Amino acid sequence: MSMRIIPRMAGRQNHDDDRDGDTGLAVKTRAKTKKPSMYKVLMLNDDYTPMEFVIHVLESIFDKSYEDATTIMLHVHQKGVGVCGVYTYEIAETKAMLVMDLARRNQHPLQCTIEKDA
Ligand code: TYC
Repeated sequence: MSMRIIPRMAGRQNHDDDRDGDTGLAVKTRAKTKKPSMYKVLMLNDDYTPMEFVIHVLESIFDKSYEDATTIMLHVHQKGVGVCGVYTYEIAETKAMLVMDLARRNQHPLQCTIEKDA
């Protein structure tokens, strides 16, 4: 059926935006939304950064409990790399930057990077 100008559609460029083929039935669809890509913040092991400093970083920047922070720190210490958390791009980037900045200001070589989550 062709589009007719009817009051319901007036002032909205006559788009049949309820996608019902202008039958007048209400079958409105939702605008498409996409989930944002997620990014892991990875911490790398080194031989010099004190364990307590890494725990402090995990507590203060990644909101971990002392217990969880200790588990993550020991994982990185033993395996070489570990996940501090998974966030949207800007948050992951900011947290990685905060870690590097805090480490640098305390003269520790601690390294942190982000990686796109699978
Ligand atoms: N390997 C360090 C030490 O023995 C501790 C450490 C853990 C450093 C995790 C960095 O990301 C790190 N003092």
